[in-house]
Amino acid sequence: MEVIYSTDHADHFPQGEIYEGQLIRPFECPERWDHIVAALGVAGFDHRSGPDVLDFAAVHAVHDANYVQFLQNFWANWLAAGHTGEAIPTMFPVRGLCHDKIPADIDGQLGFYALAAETSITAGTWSAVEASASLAQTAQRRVSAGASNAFALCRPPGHHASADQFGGYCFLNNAAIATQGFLNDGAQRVAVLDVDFHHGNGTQTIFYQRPEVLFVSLHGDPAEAFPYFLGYAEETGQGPGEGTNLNLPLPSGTGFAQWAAALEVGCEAIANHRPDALVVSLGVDTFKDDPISFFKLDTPDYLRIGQRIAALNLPTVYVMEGGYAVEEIGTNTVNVLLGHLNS
Ligand code: Q9C
Ligand code: ZN
Repeated sequence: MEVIYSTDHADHFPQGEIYEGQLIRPFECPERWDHIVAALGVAGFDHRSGPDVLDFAAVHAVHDANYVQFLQNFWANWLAAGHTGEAIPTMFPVRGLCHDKIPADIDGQLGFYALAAETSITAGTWSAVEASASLAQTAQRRVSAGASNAFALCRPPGHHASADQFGGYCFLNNAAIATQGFLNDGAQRVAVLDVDFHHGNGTQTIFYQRPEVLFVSLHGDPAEAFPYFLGYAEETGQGPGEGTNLNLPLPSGTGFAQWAAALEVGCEAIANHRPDALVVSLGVDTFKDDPISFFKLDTPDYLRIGQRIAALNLPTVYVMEGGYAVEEIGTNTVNVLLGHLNS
């Protein structure tokens, strides 16, 4: 399995995350990447490449052009406004205080394009975001060109990013860009399987009305877990996309037996969709010791996840999402890939 990766991820290293009333060192940190690369080395994943230059065709097909421009130009505009610290949104278009007009002021824009306040924008954020998206696109193109599978070691992650919102540590939706890339390169139907602990709200909304893309997500029940306002089982798609969204919310304390039963339901739906390609939003924050999540998966379980996904027998791109138990993130991630290869 080819690994697509880039050291540019390190350009995004926010110093602060608002968490439980304090500004803490963010859970989504550069060392996550180091641990994954180390584990890939130990496991012998020696076929590693840098990304090709990002082609914005697939990006603009899933993201709002003004939003992309906002991200691209944000730091220059932030500095021009006289701000020097990293940017943390504090006000949002919410119930009763909501308009489609984009504020002229950069602070207003920051809130307009944000869905949560834990995700800071820094000087190097765009560089890392662009690189991260290019990894997903490069992996997709390798698979469209005939490879059986590929792993895009994306950082920052992407699945919370909607067409025009960042948050949940995400800016561009890497999995959606890969999915759109498959369609652009000739796939009739694509499935996205999101196994990150959190619901992939961004991916869901991007494809909610699109019948050719099936979105399946296993995640912590939004009644109890971020992103709180999306991810319920009753969300099944809309208009022409009705029936192509499958949410499998699971309660606090879910262990592998219960989680694997939901994966089975998800995999059967994927098989029924008859996709030409599969994109896996691979988060390993389902791990028992993850500091911000409440599932109880253990390291060997990740081998079985990869085995089950491989049994779908589809051209597959794995896109890295979350996972915050930093010491174990490498082993857990690599176990999914090893399970896939040794199925
Ligand atoms: N009390 C990803 O895994 N913080 N993003 C939640 C809940 C945000 C996770 C705090 C978690 C975002 C890609
Ligand atoms: Zn997550």
